[in-house]
Amino acid sequence: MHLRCRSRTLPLAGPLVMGVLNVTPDSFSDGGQHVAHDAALAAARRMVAEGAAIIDVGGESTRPGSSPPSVDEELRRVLPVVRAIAAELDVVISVDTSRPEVIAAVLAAGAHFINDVRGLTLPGALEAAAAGGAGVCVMHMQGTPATMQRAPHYDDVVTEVRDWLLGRIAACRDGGIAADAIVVDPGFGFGKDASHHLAMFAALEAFTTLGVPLLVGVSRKSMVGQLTGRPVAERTAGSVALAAIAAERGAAVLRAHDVAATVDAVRIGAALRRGGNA
Ligand code: 8Y7
Repeated sequence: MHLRCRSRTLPLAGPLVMGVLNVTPDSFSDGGQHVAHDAALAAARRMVAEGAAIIDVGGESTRPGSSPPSVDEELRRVLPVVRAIAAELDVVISVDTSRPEVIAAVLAAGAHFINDVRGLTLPGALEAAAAGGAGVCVMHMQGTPATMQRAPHYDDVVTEVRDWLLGRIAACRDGGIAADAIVVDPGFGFGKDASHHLAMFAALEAFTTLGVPLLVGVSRKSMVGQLTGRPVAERTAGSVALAAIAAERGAAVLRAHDVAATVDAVRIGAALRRGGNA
């Protein structure tokens, strides 16, 4: 098993860690553009040294209640960081975006992978990713970031999310994206409440039988807050615990802020999955 991302091929013998690199103005405080760029590159270097196989660069905050920046603003945030990482680091560069203009531009700048919380549903997004030969992650979201946490509703969250992901896999294949370039994600925190999170996590194996690898992103999220009662700054231990269990249940990629700890956690989860034959 492997994951193809343009010129790169990632082995899927054990779970991979995707390190989160936010380049939104709120993520690197008030230091200005140059400082933000240097800080982002330093964070990327550190995550690679800690064992991240993929760096996920994001210029759109998709926090609950947020609204998207302009395309120009998103590009201004993301492109210099993609170029700098491509020039210096031997790592798969993912960009967290939904817009076809951004997808085309970041692939031209050296990115390998498109991580789309809207599952490549914006007009032209799937085509742009296919044209660039990118690896893709299609994630499920109910609603939009502005409204998704108001009153999420499902009759059966696992079946509905699973069926939607199957439909997106088919759309990607029809659009010319190779099967070994597709990853799916049920989208923890995106239009789900505490009971939905627990139901999806309990049934995580159901998302590993879609014919493509499963990505799980729970790092520092509300699910961890709901289970531990802790604020965002104190959610590392809970996030790492969930990462180990997700790996034990068959997740192939873990999206995480705390890369070093998550790398250890997924090694343990993967070894237990194999029956202890580490
Ligand atoms: C996820 C994600 C975010 C996730 C994938 C946060 C961009 C919110 N979460 N992408 N992005 N899966 N594939 O709290 O769960 O990190 S942003």
